[in-house]
Formats: sequence, C-alpha cells, structure tokens
Amino acid sequence: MKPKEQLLPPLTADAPTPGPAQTELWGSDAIAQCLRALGVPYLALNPGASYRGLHDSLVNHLGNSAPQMLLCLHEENAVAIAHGHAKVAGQMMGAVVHSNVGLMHASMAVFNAWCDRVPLLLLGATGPWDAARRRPWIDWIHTASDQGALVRDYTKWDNQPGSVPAAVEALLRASQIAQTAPYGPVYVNLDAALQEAKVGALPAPPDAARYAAPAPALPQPTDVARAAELLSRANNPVLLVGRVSRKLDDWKRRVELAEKLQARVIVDLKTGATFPTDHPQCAAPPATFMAPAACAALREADVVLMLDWVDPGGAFKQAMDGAAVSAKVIHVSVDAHLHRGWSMDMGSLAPADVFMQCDPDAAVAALLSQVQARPARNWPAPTALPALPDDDVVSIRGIADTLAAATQGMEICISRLPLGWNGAYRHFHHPLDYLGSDGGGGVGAGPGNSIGIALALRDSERLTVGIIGDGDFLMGNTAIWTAVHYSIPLLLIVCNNHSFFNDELHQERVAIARQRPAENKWIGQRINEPEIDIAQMARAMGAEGLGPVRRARDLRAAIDAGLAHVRQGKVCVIDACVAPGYDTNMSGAASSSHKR
Ligand SMILES: Cc1ncc(C[n+]2csc(CCOP(=O)(O)OP(=O)(O)O)c2C)c(N)n1
Ligand SMILES: [Mg+2]
Repeated sequence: MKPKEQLLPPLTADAPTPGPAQTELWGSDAIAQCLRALGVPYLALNPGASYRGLHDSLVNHLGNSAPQMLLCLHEENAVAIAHGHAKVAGQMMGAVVHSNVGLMHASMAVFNAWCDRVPLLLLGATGPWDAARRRPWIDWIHTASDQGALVRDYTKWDNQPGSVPAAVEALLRASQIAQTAPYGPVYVNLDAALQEAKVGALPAPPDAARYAAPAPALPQPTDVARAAELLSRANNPVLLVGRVSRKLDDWKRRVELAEKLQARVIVDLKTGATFPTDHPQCAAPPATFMAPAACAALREADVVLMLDWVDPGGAFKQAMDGAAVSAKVIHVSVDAHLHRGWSMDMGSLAPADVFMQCDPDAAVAALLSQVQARPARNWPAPTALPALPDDDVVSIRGIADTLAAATQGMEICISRLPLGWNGAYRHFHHPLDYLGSDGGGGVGAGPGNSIGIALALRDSERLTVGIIGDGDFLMGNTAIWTAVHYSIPLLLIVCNNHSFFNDELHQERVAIARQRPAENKWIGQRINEPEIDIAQMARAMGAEGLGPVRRARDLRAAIDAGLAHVRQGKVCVIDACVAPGYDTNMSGAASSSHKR
C-alpha cells in the first residue's frame, strides 16, 4: 500500500500576490516576524478588524507562510484545531481571534485545551486602548477593560503589551510558558493601534532558541530511591497511567516497568493510548470512569504509582467506596503548578507517600533502573466481548468491528471516540493509535480536534479517523470546510443516534428517582423531525458525504469507500445511524436504557 503522502496535494497555500519591497514597516510586521522566529507553523483564525494590522503582516509581509493561516468559520474550531495539532506535535501552534466577541466564541475551546493540558498560543486584539484613537461605535464596543479576564481562569498566562518591543517579549514569554509542563494555553492581546503603528526599519528578529521552554523536570534521586523501594517490596503494585508523553520510547519504558514489577496497569480513555490495552497486565479496558475490574485492582493494591492521572483522588474514591486508602501512593505529577481557585479541573486530592513533582516519563525511566524484577505471574485472560447480535442494526460496536476489519494492516490514528464507546472495542498498540478526549467535556470539539490531529499527521503514513457523536458533529461541523480547503485528509464517522443521548440517560435516571415517566427522557434531547442529513452537510462544505447508513450490512462498503477517499487526500464524513444505547458506564452511573 502506498504511503498516504505520495498521493497528497500540497497544503493549499492561498499564496498572496507579492508587493513592492518596503523600508517603512509596521508594528504588526515585527509581531509576525516574531511568530516566524518562534516556529509557529500555522495560525487557525477567524478574521476581525481588531487585528487587521497583523492579518496584513501575515499575508503581505510574511507571504502567508511560516506561519500559514488556516481560515476557520468559527473561533471555537480555530482553537480546537490548534488543540488537536498540539496533541500530536507536543508543541504549540497558534490561533487568532477577534477582539472580545471572537474571544467569547473561542472560550469553550480554550477551556478544553486547558483541561487537556496542551500548549497553545492564542492571539487576540482590542480596539485602541487609547480612546482618542478609537473609531466611533465599533472600536468602542470591541474594546474591553481587561479582556484577558474572559479566559484568565483557564489560561496559564495572558498579557496586553503596550509597545512593539513589549509585544515581542510577551510572545517569547507566552511561548515559553505554554510549552513548559504542565502545558496550557496562553493569551496575548494585541492593541490595534500598536499593530498599526509605524516602526520604520524592523528590529532584528529575536533569537527564539534563547527563550525556549526548559527541559522537563527530573525526579529527585532520594524520591526515586524511596519509590523504587516501595515498588520493589510491594505484593500488588498498580500503575495508574494518565497524562504521559506520546513518544514511543516512553511507551516502551512504561511497558518494561510494568513487566519488571509485574504490576497491574490501569489506563484512562480520556488520555489516549498510553499502554497496550491488550497487555495481560492491563486490569481493564480504558474507560472514562473507572471500570469495576480497574477499581478492584486498585482496591487490592498495596503500592500505587500514579503517573499524572486525571482526578487523582477520584480514582481512589471510585475504587475504595468510602474506605481509607491503605496502599502507599507514589504520585508523579507537576499538575499542581496549574491549580488555582476558579476551576476545579484539578480533581480530588489524593494522598501521596512519595510526591514526585517531575515529568512522569522521566520518573518511569529513573524507576526502571532501580526497581527489582519480579518473577512472571499468571495473569487471567481478559474476558472477551459477547458476540455482536446478527440483527443488521448499526451500533457503535458494529462500527468498531467493521473499522477494524477494513483497516487490517493500515496505520490509523483514532482522533476521537464517542461517549458510547466501550474501551474493549478496540486495542491500542502505539501512542498515536488514539489521542484521547477533548479535556474539558465541551461538546463540539470533535471535528476541530480531529482536523488538528489530521493536520499534524498529514505527512505521516497514518490515516486519521474520528468517531464522534452527532451532537458533537453538529456543534463543530463547519471545521469540515477548513479541512477541505486546506486538503487535510480525514475520515469522520458520525455515530448518529439522532440525540444528545448522554442526557437522555440523565433524564431517565432523574425520572426513575422521582418515580416519574422515564419514557419522556427524549423530550428536549432528540434531534429528529426533521432528521438532519449529515452527509449532505459534509457535501455542502466540499467533503465526501456517505450515508445515512441504516443497515449494518452497508457499513463495510461505506467505511471502505471513506478510507479510499482519505487515502486520496480527501475529507469524508459517514453518517452512521446507530441505535441509541451505551455499552459503558458513562456519567459514572450504572443505569442505561438499551445496551448493545
Ligand atoms: C458545550 C456543551 N453543551 C452541552 C453539554 C452537555 N452534554 C454532554 S454530552 C451531551 C450529548 C452529546 O451528544 P452526542 O455527541 O450526539 O453524543 P451522544 O450523547 O448522543 O452519545 C451533551 C449535550 C456539554 N458537555 N458541552
Ligand atoms: Mg448523539
């Protein structure tokens, strides 16, 4: 099979017509030059007059290259694309949004990126802070005191520089902060007047290498020794693998450490592929809320190694059912550096007998050489999933099985999974096999995140496949146009249950608890009458649209056709009409109406 990139057209450049050479330059030219020096590859954006100066510099001074603009139809998608890109690249790209209103549109996606701990440079603008320079009305409604306050509680840093040199310094600092663990979004607000000020000849571009982020924090040798001793003496060590790197070497070391210790391993569907899910030591398939077998493993543990687990205390709360945590806990995370008062996304506080504030993969590497190996144990074989009913009904499980059959021998990256996905449906064997959730639970991120991931993987042999809910698709769908315009190949399979189904389950639960009719759960949730033609929406934006697929027997042909489109560099959306129902304990509660 030919590698994908040999078939791909170049990323559409939207090449500008060159203009005359100039000696009198502008504030925004210096800012654009700094973005280039920082190596920002792309700026996903939606335009606005507040940054028309910067926009002009990107097009006419830099020639729309390094960074290249990616036009988006909604700011939420611009940030979601930058978020997805960072999940693969591990480095930031940028997004640019208009003053206050653009930032308001972007805010949920910024929150998602924050909760997902990805580096992201968000640029914005304000009407002239100098009121004497404001145009009537429009510059006044688009100027706000302390605009950064809109996103301050879920960004690592924000700044509104007062001069061109200050803007350059702000960008260097923003880049450094965003890319220092724990990673996160940063916001720099560029005054319109500053962008449009004449600066004469440009200052030399900054030497960005001298403002790079520091190397990841290493563990203290004394902590490593204590942790290694605890792990070496344990009878039932357990590893909780959370936010770790996407590097294959780190993955291999994690496996080596688990095997050396003969430890049980618990993985999280929210944080992507972090450990081979069909490894015999994997306590349970990855899940959003911990599966009963994972809880049992944690309950039985006498030493727990937590590698930056999302909601560390929550893991014990789920497992211990109110009992005290008697296991010794080794907590490896720098996340506490982000914890502040507004957002509770830090999760519950876990006890820690050894608290290593360092890079989790650095801790794994250090522990690997110090722990004592244990003889191999006999691990129970994982329980197989029940056979899929032969009833021609399209289900999420059916999509999983059909995709697996259709992609045998192909490298694919699952950019997103729907809420009804059971982690046992598909195994992961490489850190790029699956990239986890949106971080902040903000629905609508699926298309944008998937496109950012597909952009970062565009020149690799991996095909990106996003499997998303119809609610998620419908909120973020206009990102499809961006993918088509810039030739970013992607297959999106929409698990269309014609509903915000997750919330039907909530209404069912409430109705049952209140002894009210649960059959009303669909009201205010179902997306039908009229049914939305999702494939037609995709076609309207220039993508291939397949479906609606209503019979299981038609799935394979649709997925084969979709993959063929993507291998040719196209964007394809499949509308797969799935029966409503979850095969998993979403929301952390047990009840579900229709299980398949
Ligand atoms: C922006 C936003 N609005 C509302 C919600 C509440 N919510 C959580 S899941 C969900 C339903 C998502 O629908 P879909 O993507 O179709 O998945 P399904 O629930 O049908 O499996 C909603 C509305 C949210 N998390 N984010
Ligand atoms: Mg749905």
